Amino acid sequence: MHEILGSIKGPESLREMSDMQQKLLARELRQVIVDTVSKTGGHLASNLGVVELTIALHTVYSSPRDRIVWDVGHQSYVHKLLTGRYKDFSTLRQFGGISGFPRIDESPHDVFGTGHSSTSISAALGIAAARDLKGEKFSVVAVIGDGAMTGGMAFEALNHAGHLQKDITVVLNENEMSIAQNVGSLSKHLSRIRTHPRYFRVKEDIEGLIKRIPAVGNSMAKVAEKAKDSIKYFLVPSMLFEELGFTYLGPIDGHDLVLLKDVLKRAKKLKGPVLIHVVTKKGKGYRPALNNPDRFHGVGCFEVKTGEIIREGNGQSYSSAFGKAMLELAAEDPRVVAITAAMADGTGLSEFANVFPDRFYDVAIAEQHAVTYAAGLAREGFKPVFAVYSTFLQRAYDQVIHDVCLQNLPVVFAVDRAGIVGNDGPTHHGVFDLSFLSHIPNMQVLAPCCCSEMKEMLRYALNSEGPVAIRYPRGEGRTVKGYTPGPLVKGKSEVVIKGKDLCIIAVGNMLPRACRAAEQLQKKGIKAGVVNARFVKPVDTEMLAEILKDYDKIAVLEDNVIRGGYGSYLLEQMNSMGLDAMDYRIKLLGFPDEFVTFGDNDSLYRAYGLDDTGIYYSLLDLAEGGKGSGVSKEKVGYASGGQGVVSKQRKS
Ligand SMILES: Cc1ncc(C[n+]2csc(CCOP(=O)(O)OP(=O)(O)O)c2C)c(N)n1
Repeated sequence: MHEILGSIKGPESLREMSDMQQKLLARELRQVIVDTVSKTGGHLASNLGVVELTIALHTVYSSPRDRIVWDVGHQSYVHKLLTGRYKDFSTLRQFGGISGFPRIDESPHDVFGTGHSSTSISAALGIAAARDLKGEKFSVVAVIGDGAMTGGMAFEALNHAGHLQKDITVVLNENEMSIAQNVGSLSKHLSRIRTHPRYFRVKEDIEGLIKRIPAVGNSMAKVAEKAKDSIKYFLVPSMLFEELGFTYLGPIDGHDLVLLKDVLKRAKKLKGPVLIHVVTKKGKGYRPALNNPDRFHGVGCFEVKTGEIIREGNGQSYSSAFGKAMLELAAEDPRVVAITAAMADGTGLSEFANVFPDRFYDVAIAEQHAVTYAAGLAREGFKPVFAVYSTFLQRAYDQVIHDVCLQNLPVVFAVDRAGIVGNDGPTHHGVFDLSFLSHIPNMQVLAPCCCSEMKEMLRYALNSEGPVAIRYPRGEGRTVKGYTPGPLVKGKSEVVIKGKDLCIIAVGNMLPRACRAAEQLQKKGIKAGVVNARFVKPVDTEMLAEILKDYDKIAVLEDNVIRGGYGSYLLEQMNSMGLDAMDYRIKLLGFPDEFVTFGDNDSLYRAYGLDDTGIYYSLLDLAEGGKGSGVSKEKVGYASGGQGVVSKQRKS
């Protein structure tokens, strides 16, 4: 069906193609990407924008000998299609299929694993330094978007690269967008370059101009210097990158294949760090994405013909419930301010930005800065809420400790996408937050079981004296049948179902699963109690003491890694209460000490024995005192270590 793409053996095939063939290939690539992503979901607009750039890179550089590092990696679909993954491309982001991000275990062409932003220049520089230490010869290229360039790490790397003067090329792909419109003064700087009258004049004759860069002769340094200058004075009105020690080339039309290849070839010959500023259109070649690039940045399934997005589920998502709650609470209290790190829409803050533009801050992809910025606001009496995906908050671990918790400042962390997030996979799962937040002094950690409880938690957090993190998952916040959470009291859990044979303590999102399991067990005559943990920290020690008095079989259910999670805290607590875990049978159900792969959430929960069936059999096994439920771990598909079992039966 895709004649040219189907015939490509690897990137080397590109070098045998005419410019015209490559243009036809670009069209095929766009077709495959649109068709596939319409069925699998994924990052559409960004990939459509880098089709010509990726073809040019793989024509000029010999991957995997030359190293191409993709920043974030969400735009690596074209790269994947050109490097041997066309046949399997329909499995994109599916359980057991091709990852939506570069993975070093997937292909030798995926030089460096990514998913989080702003790492490419650091990685590329490290690779270049290693190359020189080993005395090897190959080129190293980092491809980074103008959104990712707003991250502090990118600047740290530019600073270091300018100092080291290693031979690397940074391709800065400017499309004026992060997920939404890019923000910040860097963005303005790039825009000034792009809209400078000189650019338009030069653009018309750019091919000729680039050709004036001398080919590399014997006195490399001199030539490079000359080239630098000729570009400097002809092309750009502003010299930010030059001052950082880079040779700046651009701006270049990122959809002009011939020009791109020409510039890349010439840049390859220059000594020292080179930055090529490429201008592209996000969503190029597919009108719905071109017209609405933020909607089609990361998208679910959609109708190719109309671009209509196929929605799954009608319930309210935690993110939108959070957004609504913020509107209400901010209307009540003018000290409430909201912060996002380039994720206004994803975290549910878009409406807040419209209603309270003066109390809304998009700091760009800068989670570390966001946290300390929030700390500054809190220090002056405001009530900052930083809405951030669990996985991206990992970036700001030190800022959470050093700037917020150590000073006990009342910053609220609305930790979205906690737990597993499905098809984006291990770079995006939020399975570590309970572990990395709960052990910080002064921090309170809460997990709602439904949207209405989340709103109460937010109200509680905004009235707290110190830092509070509320962590909730991606997607719908389903209510638990027959249970309406009662008023929230600091450090108090709540009994949802009274039982006698075993007790399940569920954290947040896992509560509905715990209740369904209890219902199933009831059919077997097993009366399971269920507790909504609510506070992961401070832990309800009184409730724990009650549970330990009333039950000798206890299960903890959490969508976090077991290590350092709520269950492990329970064991610690028992220890400090002088209780012997050997007197109880305790099952910790959560994720094991391994990275959870990508795929739909149902498959992932099943793989780790955390789907309804898996949980039911685990609990049955627990209830039956280890005599065995007749279902082996393997049968219900537990991953090794997916759950921890502590101790045998009670002695008495
Ligand atoms: C540390 C971190 N924060 C947030 C994100 C979420 N995110 C993924 S892509 C993206 C925008 C990237 O913009 P840009 O680099 O310009 O790439 P484009 O999609 O525009 O090509 C963001 C904010 C992330 N991947 N990593």
